[in-house]
Amino acid sequence: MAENAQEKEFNFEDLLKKAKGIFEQVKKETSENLNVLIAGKTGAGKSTLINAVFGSEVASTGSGEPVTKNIKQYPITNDFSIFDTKGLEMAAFDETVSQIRDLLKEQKTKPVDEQIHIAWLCIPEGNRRIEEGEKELHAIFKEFDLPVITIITKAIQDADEKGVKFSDIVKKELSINDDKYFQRVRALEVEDDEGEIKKILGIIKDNKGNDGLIEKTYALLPEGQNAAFARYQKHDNELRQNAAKKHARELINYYSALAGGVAAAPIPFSDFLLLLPTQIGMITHVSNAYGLDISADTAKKVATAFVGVAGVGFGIKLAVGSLLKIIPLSGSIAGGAMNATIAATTTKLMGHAYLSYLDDNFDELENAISSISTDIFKEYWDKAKVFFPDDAKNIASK
Ligand SMILES: Nc1nc2c(ncn2[C@@H]2O[C@H](COP(=O)(O)OP(=O)(O)OP(=O)(O)O)[C@@H](O)[C@H]2O)c(=O)[nH]1
Ligand SMILES: [Mg+2]
Repeated sequence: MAENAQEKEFNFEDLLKKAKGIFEQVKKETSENLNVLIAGKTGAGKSTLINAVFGSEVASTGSGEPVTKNIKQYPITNDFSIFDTKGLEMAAFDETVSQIRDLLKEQKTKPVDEQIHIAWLCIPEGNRRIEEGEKELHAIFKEFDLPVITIITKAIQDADEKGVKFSDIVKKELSINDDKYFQRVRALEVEDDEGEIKKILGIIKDNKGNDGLIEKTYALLPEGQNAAFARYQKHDNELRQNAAKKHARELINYYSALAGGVAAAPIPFSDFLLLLPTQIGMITHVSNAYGLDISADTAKKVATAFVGVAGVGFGIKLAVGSLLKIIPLSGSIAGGAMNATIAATTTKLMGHAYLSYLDDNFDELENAISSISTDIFKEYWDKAKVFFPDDAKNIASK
């Protein structure tokens, strides 16, 4: 066992570089880019709606990049874009419709991440009629299997003096027979002539307390994209937290399987650091699911806290200096070997310990991350073991 008695040193920079590579690869594989297309006449309230859902910073993203003459792409972050269309009016209508058709056709040949994932078709309530352009666009979205939510914007009064509802007219004209594809919204709080305040409507809930645009959009988006949407919408904190948790759980399974692959041929416990790039990739990605970018320093802190807790069970200790050093503990079983199951289980429990720490501190994540320590990690690691008793058994004897 001479080899295992030796200390091993690793350069943290190298580790981080590998971790980043793994994270980027998995991010691609789990497709978390989000592209929302918003269409409707000039003045329909598209920009106002976008601001209401995604927050005011979206408005200040400049003038966007023209994709075609009548379609502009507004990159909000590196993984979230809004495509805004112009010219659904009579004159430019044919042109815009064919540009949208060409765009969707071209996108079909691209990776999922680069495609448009959902369309919001905005029809203003004011003049109580639906135009040819709007109908044709709706048909095109259907033709390309693009989930579309038809949105009546600037909602103020659904029924006219005869009791005919504009929402019924639109649903009938577009053959929408499920409300999950339809929403009336008022994106601005307005005051009517009587001085009565009309509150924002239909973004989170409608006036009967049913799901609004945000829940419906989340439900229609594919996995991965819906996680990004939940992160970027600004209204529904509960959705943001639940979606982050759900997505993080999936990511943890994914990375645990990767870690299992690293130890497919058993590795000595003292080679524990071979797993760390995968685990740091996971920590980075889970942080990302919670809307956080973590720095190299933070990654180091979390990784160190983790090995400080889990490593002891494997008879190893981590010394942190300019280099990370694995030190076998004397009288331990550091000569043992880590197989795929132990590697996957350790990674899973690490992920869940980190996830529940973030979940408990959802309202002050930045703080929570910068103050993570071995003691805190120990507490959450122990909790994770109680929560996953079968997994805990896998590593208990180690
Ligand atoms: N009362 C009321 N006014 C709204 C609502 N949404 C938008 N508006 C107003 O309608 C006008 C046009 O809204 P925008 O959001 O700029 O419309 P747009 O569809 O982005 O227009 P273009 O960018 O020109 O295509 C603005 O004056 C908004 O303040 C709403 O829900 N209620
Ligand atoms: Mg606009």
